[in-house]
Amino acid sequence: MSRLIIVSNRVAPISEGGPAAGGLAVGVYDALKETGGMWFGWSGDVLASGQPQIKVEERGPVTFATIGLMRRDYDQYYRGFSNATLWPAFHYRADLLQYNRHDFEGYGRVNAWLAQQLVPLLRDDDVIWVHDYHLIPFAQALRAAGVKNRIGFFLHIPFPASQVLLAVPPHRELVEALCSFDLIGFQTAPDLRAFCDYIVNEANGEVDSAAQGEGPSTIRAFGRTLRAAAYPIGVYPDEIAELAKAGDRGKPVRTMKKTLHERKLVMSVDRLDYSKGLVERFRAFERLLDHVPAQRDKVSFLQIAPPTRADLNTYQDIRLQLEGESGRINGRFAELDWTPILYIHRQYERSVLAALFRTAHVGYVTPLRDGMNLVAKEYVSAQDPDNPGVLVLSRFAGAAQELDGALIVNPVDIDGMAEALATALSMPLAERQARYRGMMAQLRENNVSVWRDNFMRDLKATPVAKKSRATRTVRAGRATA
Ligand code: ADQ
Repeated sequence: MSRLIIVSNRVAPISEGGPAAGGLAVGVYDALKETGGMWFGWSGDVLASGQPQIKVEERGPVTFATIGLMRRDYDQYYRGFSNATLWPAFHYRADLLQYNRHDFEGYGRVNAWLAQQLVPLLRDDDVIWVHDYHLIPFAQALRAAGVKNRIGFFLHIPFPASQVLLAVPPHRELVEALCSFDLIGFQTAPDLRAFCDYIVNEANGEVDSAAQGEGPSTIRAFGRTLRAAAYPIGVYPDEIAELAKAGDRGKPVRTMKKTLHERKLVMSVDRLDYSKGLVERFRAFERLLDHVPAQRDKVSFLQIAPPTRADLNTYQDIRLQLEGESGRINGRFAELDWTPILYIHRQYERSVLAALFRTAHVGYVTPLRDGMNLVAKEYVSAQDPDNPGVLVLSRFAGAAQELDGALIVNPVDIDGMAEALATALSMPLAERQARYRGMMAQLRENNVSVWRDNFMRDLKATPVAKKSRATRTVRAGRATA
């Protein structure tokens, strides 16, 4: 069996029982254990001086190969082009996009350097699976180094509509680089459509669309033939349900229940990020208390949001804005024994989160844009089948393509979200159960093993890369930026 090589910006820290984080890390680590293989990426260290050295650790059938980044590389590749240009643009926030040519050069340079570090560790029959927007040029860099292996790519975040992507100055170089992969996976059909639209209308390429469920579409662009499809990432719903049930009697849940008295709980968990729609969400909770006075003192909203990328201005801004909003709303409505919004910055163990999800009457997941959103899937998985809560879900989360038992909202419609919260809080048991059962069946059918196996099946079935005649056409008719 050929080895699997996973490449991602960060290699998930692994403890005895497997990775601590959800979704991707768990699913990918499982696959690595089955086939044997390697996980390669940045260690998370930023070096002020010296020369980064690759560290290779064997743990059973899995090899972890990690390397630090020099400060300048971190600034340009990670903080700069990945998180100040690509992240906002791909989440439809062209207003927050910052672009700097030197950062883009750094992004390309670090991708090439990382690829060179990986090359000596590769064998001829390895299958390489690269993850996410930090590493769009990675296959191009491996190809330049002579690597002939099959290389797949999965984009965890949305692929934006062409008119938004055009706001990124080197959009064409990016999509050309993307076309060096053999198979590209997106979270949802709309992301795939956006990519195909760019290929046809901006890159002068061709798309042979496969019918739904018929495998990947064939793309011819920039002189290459490759394939692309949607592979919605999942979770392991039954494991989460077990964790949630076990944690139900644990201390954090008992404390939470004591704090709530008999009140209902609305709950959200996100990295603190402007794409997650937290400000709008806080305001919709305020609107509920405004418009439905009977809910005052009857419901609390728990928002868990650990800060990330705290060295970027846009992240400092959103943090300040949220602290202001939660203080203002609590100041307006709080009573001596009732705090409407509990806003917490901590990380929690998965088992604690799962148990808290089970306690919450409403899972309130309203990103402005999200590739998938695993929290929505984790919330549903954690519910008590006899007395499940209700998911309120943004139509702009990839998860909304699958979870049609949720109350689907538009996260900029504050009144609409407040109404959905009121509906969720008073939904009869029979309706909650019917919605829960439908969503749980979907989550079981498309769990994270299915996601990974479908991607790997299609990658292995992809004909090995060859040049196509389209090259000359595209290059000759090169579009202007
Ligand atoms: P994220 O933007 O990080 O992921 P999400 O899919 O919600 O968003 O995954 C976050 C994970 O971190 C979840 O498993 C959640 O339980 C966990 N988590 C969040 N806050 C936590 C806390 N305080 N303590 C402990 N755990 C916490 C990106 C894309 C998503 C896509 C995923 C996977 O932006 O759209 O769903 O990758 O492809």
